Amino acid sequence: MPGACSLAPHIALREAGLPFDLEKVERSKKTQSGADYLAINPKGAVPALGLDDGQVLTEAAVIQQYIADKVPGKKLAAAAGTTERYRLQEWLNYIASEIHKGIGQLFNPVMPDDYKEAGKKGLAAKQFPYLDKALAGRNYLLGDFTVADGYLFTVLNWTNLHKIDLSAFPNITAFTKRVSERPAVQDAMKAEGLLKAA
Ligand SMILES: N[C@@H](CCC(=O)N[C@@H](CS)C(=O)NCC(=O)O)C(=O)O
Repeated sequence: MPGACSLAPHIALREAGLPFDLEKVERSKKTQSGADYLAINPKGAVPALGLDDGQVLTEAAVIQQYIADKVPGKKLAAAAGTTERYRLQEWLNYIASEIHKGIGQLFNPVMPDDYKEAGKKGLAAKQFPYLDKALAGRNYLLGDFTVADGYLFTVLNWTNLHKIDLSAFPNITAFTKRVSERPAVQDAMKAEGLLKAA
């Protein structure tokens, strides 16, 4: 689903340099090849990753770690069992539960406007100041690029659609620009029709 949270594992696949096929999911829950998406992921949400053995993996934070672990040399995630890996998981869980769902809920067409405004105020008062401080003096959340950065970039990208002004958070805006300029991110966004192909 172009621009949805599925962009994060899509970026991870390109950063990893792994071969993959993209399959678009329509709002009707049919895939572009006519399959019933609910039969693929009964939760109905993207992303879902079909594995070579026929299994389907869901949940963005988990799929991204699966992809990262396929190519340890790319260091998209620290090795399992290390403290650094738990730090990565700490970020992935925070992004999933606070930022992804915090901004994602604003897409709900039946959510009342005052509820949306309260959600935006909460992000601006609590989560964005925290993120801006965490990014001070570093290029990426954990120093070097990991899947958490692709995930955070993907969900922060939605602030544009919801007219959420991030100009008071210079480290966040520098981060999103930095991530957006990575070749894998550019390629993923072009493939999803979010950027014009050169
Ligand atoms: N818990 C899931 C949530 C994924 C999610 O929220 N996907 C959204 C797009 S960003 C979606 O497909 N929404 C449509 C639906 O749930 O029917 C995850 O973290 O991967």
